[in-house]
Amino acid sequence: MTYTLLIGDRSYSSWSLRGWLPFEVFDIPVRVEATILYRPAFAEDMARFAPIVRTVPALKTPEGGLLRDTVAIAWHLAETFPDRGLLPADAADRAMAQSMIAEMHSGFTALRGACPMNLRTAWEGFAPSDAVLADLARIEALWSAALDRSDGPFLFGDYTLADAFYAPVAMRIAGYALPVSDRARAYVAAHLSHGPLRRWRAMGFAYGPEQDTYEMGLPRLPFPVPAQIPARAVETGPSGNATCPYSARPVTHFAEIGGRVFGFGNAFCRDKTVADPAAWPAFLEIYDS
Ligand SMILES: N[C@@H](CCC(=O)N[C@@H](CS)C(=O)NCC(=O)O)C(=O)O
Repeated sequence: MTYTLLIGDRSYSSWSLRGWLPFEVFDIPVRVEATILYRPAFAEDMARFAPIVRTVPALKTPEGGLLRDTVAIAWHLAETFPDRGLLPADAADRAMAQSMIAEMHSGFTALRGACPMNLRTAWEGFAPSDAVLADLARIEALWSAALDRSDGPFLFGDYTLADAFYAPVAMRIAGYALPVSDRARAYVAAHLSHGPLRRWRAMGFAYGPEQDTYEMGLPRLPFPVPAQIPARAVETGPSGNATCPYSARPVTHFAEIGGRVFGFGNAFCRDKTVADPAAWPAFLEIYDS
């Protein structure tokens, strides 16, 4: 038995991202079930997962427990895996991290409302309101208080649950080009190049539609991610590899990546790789060999 996590659209569901990151970063096995926001099936999928669930993410524990809020998930994982560094080891840092998580969970409504997380595109010319600027100032103050103590690259040096909670904020700063200090920008850049975040973002392109709700009516810009290896799906092989780098199954789907053709065991594995080839260690192993 392992954990089962129900998530919404990876491109848009900031709370799902917060729920999933700890599993990927701290190497905790989890089976992920994905549903799609704003569809009639969304409510049905949640009810099928557990009748009491009303939002994503939700988590079933191996012991039959159900956690249906990101803070509950975070505290459960920190308690269950005390030796993996989910929270800072230093007691004062830990108190700061817990307070920052709680403040993220209950606050920053202006920023969250005006700048919904959208990992598919960045926007040009977004004009933040005074309320959004006030949220940003408070976020900068919190980040600085932590970075003063740790000197980065993450809030408490190594990645902790506090970073998982602020990852979607970092993506909003990146996607809406929000005005922040150089130090905050460096912290945002640490998230943009963080392998788990890159993999989540890439999977967002491989499953689920573009959601009209998130259209800002502004010119679009490429999301400001690290340099990409050129990649595109192609109809046919042959590929240099006979088996999928992820599942070891025979290849059925193909992509041209960095000028060579590679094969994958299904469309999802091909598309998540095409979206950001360098994010996937298992793919890089065959790419570099
Ligand atoms: N407090 C919840 C919030 C979760 C939440 O609002 N999730 C959004 C998706 S990002 C959702 O499920 N919205 C659907 C709805 O409210 O009907 C948590 O921290 O887990």
